[in-house]
Amino acid sequence: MRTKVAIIGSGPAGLLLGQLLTNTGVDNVILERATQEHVLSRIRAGVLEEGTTMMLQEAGAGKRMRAEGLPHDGFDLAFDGRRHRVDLFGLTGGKRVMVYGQTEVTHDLMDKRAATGGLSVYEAADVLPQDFDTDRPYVTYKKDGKTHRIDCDFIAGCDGYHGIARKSVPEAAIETFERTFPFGWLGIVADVPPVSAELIYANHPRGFALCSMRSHTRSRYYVQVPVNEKVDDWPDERFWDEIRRRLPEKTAEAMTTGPSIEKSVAPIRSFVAEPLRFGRLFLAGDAGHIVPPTGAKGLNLAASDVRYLFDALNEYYAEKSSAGLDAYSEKALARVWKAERFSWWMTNTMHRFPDQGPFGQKIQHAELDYLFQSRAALTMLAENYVGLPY
Ligand code: FAS
Ligand code: PHB
Repeated sequence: MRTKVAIIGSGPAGLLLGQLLTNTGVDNVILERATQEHVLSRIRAGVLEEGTTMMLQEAGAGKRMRAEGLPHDGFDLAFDGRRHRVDLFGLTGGKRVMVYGQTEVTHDLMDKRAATGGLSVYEAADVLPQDFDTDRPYVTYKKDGKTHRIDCDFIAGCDGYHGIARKSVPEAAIETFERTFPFGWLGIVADVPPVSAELIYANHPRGFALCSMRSHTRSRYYVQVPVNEKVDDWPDERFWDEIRRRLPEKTAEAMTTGPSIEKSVAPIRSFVAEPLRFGRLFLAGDAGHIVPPTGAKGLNLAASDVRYLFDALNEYYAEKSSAGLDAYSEKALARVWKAERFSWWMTNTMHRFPDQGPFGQKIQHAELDYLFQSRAALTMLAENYVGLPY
């Protein structure tokens, strides 16, 4: 079989790239090792930057997001028993974010791909990108007991942090930068109304907490937990008690609790691989970088990588120019590192660290205090949260 672009991974990065290519007539195939149901069962991100929402619309998969998504003009930071609002709209000259779950984004992109005849192979085992250092790359995979080969012009590694694409690159050709945080996030989803109309990020002596949502009737909550925490040690009652202890009193009293419909622990890490291009193989999304979810950047960085990669591939096929492809890695990494910085800053400012000590807590408190005394400081936070320009 032959295609122009072989895409590994049917997450947001792979699906968005695939749809944009299909819409411009560039043939592509997505190879996904999991089932479609498994991909859709993962509960992950919830906040979309305007750049991401615009790309979903450009891909023709933005209708339900426009109808059901929740535009947000601000969020609260809670500390010292009080909530302080960050006026995103006012501080950024009218920008906002869209609260719309990654599961829904994935669903909408899968539906669009099916409607426009894009080929996705699910349960593709042992996917392996090959000869990407030549101008005749190909990918092999196993399915239904047979080995298949797809010859292509380019391979897009959109297969996430644990994928095969980055691991297929010779060690000498890639450099990685990593910081693992000494805690995790225990997250739940519950069909209860959110405690607040906007998100609340809480810095508390017991640890970080986040109140988010998926709709007016479905809430998404997180508490910071020790690294390697077991979900089984957290019955719902314990979760509800803990998150309410980390919120200002009035907010805790107003919280509606109920049975969790999903509960999981996510590790918190920063990770970047450089470069993001190896001959005819390109890494996009979590395959190339990971951010702590504190800044709501993970999914949005996948979208900006896809913006740059799609524009470069489109230029290659439409204008026979490789300029965009040659510039992809440097351009994508410039935005990735700024998001890494912001996510690292938000994580350091909002979480309790085992080795923080009294001095560290004083510095953290001064950081938060300064934010709400300086328009310049709060504008830094706001312009990064809504997303830096592409
Ligand atoms: P993904 O990991 O979403 O998709 C990669 C796909 O490739 C998967 O479907 C996988 O099955 C497939 N794959 C892997 N190896 C393969 C192989 N060898 N062959 C074929 N297919 C293969 N971001 C936020 O902004 N906010 C959050 O709250 C948030 N929470 C998160 C919680 C968790 C547990 C995780 C892991 C991530 C979270 N993220 C969050 C980040 C997340 O949203 C990612 O940024 C987003 O999924 C990136 O999308 P992709 O790059 O498409 O990678
Ligand atoms: C979420 O709703 O899952 C969410 C929102 C904001 C974050 C992280 C996660 O920073």
